[in-house]
Amino acid sequence: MIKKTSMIVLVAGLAFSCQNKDKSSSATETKSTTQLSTKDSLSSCCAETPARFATAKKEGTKTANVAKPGTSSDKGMILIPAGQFTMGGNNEQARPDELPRHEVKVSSFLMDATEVTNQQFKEFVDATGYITIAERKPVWEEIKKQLPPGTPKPPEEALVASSLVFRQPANDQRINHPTEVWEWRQGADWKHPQGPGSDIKGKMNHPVVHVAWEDAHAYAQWAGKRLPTEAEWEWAARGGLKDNVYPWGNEKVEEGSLKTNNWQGQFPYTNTATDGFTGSAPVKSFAPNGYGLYDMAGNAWEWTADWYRPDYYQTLADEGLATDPKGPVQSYDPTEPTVPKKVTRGGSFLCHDSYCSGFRVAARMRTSPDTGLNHTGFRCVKDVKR
Ligand SMILES: [Ca+2]
Ligand SMILES: [Ca+2]
Repeated sequence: MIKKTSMIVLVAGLAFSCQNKDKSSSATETKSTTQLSTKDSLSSCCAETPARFATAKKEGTKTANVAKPGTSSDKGMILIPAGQFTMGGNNEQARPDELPRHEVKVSSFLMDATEVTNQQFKEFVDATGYITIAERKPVWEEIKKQLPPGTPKPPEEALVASSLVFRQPANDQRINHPTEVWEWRQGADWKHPQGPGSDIKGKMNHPVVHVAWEDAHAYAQWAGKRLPTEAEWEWAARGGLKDNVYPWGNEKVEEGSLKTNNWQGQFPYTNTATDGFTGSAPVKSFAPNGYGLYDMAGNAWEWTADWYRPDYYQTLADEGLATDPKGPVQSYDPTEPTVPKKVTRGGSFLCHDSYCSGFRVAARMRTSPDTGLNHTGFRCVKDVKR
């Protein structure tokens, strides 16, 4: 296993602490952005995971073979109707970057009913020989472009293929920052979710994880599909309901019947798993939403196509009705200004209602596109022929 400390040294220049957040806001950013980052100081940390090396390319990069037009299958996809809705946070848990609520119009599209599974991702890898980012050795020349000038090169043993794995702390261990529960683990990848010694035997119908955004994008291209925009994702997650907090409606996650694979107990110390799963669950283990989509809440976070900015909703609101918005042109995360981030949605088996409540339909998280995590996967969408 890679020494955690050496990787932390490597990312230290990138991982700004919550305490430094306000200082990190660029003077060139708009006032609204600065206000957002200030108000968001604690809650956004709840959705933070450490970035890796931003958009660094890795050795051994192998481009996926893109499926020829006409070979794409609609099997397992649901037709999501066109419509208009109010996008953004619906309850008191809404974080500043989920506001202001604003009107969005979305065209009809097809969406995978489930997260992409290990079986589906294996078919892609078997067909193309694709190697995920977590399986490639990082290239220092690329990494240092994203770090403050003069950052020393880390030891060679730190530059190894790895991915982020959640590390449950001991009950008496004080956690000062959410990033402390994540560990870069050598040998962790989609076939080895917990690192060496782990595997996906018997889990072929679980969501594939440890896929970076670039891996998900490559899969989508091969499948003749694409990643959903944030607006498409949220519209679909609402399942035909209006102003709902969750895909199933407004009943609290812990009330009534089991609704999703999330975290029960005291995060991050005790996972009582009353939903039956400490980690990922087979897709379709819980009831679908009104459109027939499974696990839009929980199980694995899902990559979207959009770059992250905390003030993007304000930009859209200022412009009036937004039609098929595709995210900001450039990413900006006040907590890590040098690191581009893509938005992920839906929460995971690590989300607790009191912690990040990421399974709310409006909740947003951001991650650098070259970072894989053991709670993050994706699903695809496809345009409808008109
Ligand atoms: Ca669970
Ligand atoms: Ca999910």
